[in-house]
Amino acid sequence: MHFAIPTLIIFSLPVLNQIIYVCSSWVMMLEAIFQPHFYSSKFLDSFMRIQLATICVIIMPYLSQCISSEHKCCIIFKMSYNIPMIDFSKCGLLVKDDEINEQNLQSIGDELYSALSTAGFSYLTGHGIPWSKVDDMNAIGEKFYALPLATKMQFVQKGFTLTYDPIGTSTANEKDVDSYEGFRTSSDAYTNENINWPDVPGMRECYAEFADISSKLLMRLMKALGYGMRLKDKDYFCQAHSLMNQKGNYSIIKTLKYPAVDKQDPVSLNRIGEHHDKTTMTLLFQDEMGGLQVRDLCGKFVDVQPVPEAIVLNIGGTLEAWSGERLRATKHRVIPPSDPSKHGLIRRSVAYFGQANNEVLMKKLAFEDDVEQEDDDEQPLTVEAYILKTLAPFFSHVK
Ligand SMILES: O=C(O)CCC(=O)C(=O)O
Ligand SMILES: [Fe+2]
Repeated sequence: MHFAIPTLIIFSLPVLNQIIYVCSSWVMMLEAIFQPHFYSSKFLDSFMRIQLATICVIIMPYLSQCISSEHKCCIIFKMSYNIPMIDFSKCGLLVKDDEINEQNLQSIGDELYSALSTAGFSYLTGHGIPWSKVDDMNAIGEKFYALPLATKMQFVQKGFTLTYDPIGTSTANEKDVDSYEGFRTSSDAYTNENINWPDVPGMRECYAEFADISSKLLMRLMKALGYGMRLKDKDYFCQAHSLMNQKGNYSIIKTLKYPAVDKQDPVSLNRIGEHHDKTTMTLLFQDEMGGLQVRDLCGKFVDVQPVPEAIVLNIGGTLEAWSGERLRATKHRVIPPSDPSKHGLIRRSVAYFGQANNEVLMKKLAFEDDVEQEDDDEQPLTVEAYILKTLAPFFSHVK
């Protein structure tokens, strides 16, 4: 709210100006009338000024109606939209489970809830995931991307288990073609011994380890969020995510490699189209290239500047819907960096899309101060039914 006072001052100035304008015009008019010789040009001048002011007063409410309440709220409160930075070190992975106290969970949870219910995004420092693990993922990913196309094409498949996305075949919003090469895996890829991984030594272990540490961090975040949202059962979100990277849960890891920008090819200018994520919570590990942008409340894109070793955290559609839209699945995209000298460079990112277990029912949440839990009129969907419904259009083109 610190920016509300200067904003109100800025917005009250035109109104003050208008009042002074009208008063001085009336003085001018009276002067013109009561001078010994009627001063016609001054009279006309002041008459015009009063008319102009009257028109302004008439059209102002009309103009105000044309601006949506979201935009007004944005004009008044969100002049300085920014992505909050949260220091998670008191609940991060370097702290043992039994050393985390309720007070820290509550204070960090409050920060998380505040960020994820407004911006829908936040930076996370002090998380405890060594950045060398992100470098390992990018390095192993690179070994896979360096394989002949025909070999990689054997991994193009419908579903979540283990999938290669060749350049120009994904669309994050069903409209624009994205220009990245990606490889995604889900639980079966680590737990089912019969799944064939690409012939890249250490790839399976690297992905499995990254899935493991990401899910541990996500669990801590879910716990803090339970405190921040003042859920009746603070462990509710954690229990709902208990099977991450195991059978019965569709949490996904994806590595993305965006090729250098080719100005002749419009597809390469759209690194990833505007979309919101679909699962509950995303941990995004971006490199220093830049280009990630989120849409703010005014509908304007704002840069999510890379912050060294900070994770970008955001909410997906499953948790937005489940939380009764208290948490926001903010739209975002990736464009080439604004600095043209970086256009010749590749961008890499690793994303962990955390998801609740398939069988969890997306029931209305129960809060600390709820008197009694009302019965839902509608039968809640399971997480699996919700995600399959949401993702169906994205797989319709896959044979
Ligand atoms: O590569 C990035 O930075 C963003 C990727 C993303 O938004 C996604 O895969 O959903
Ligand atoms: Fe995304």
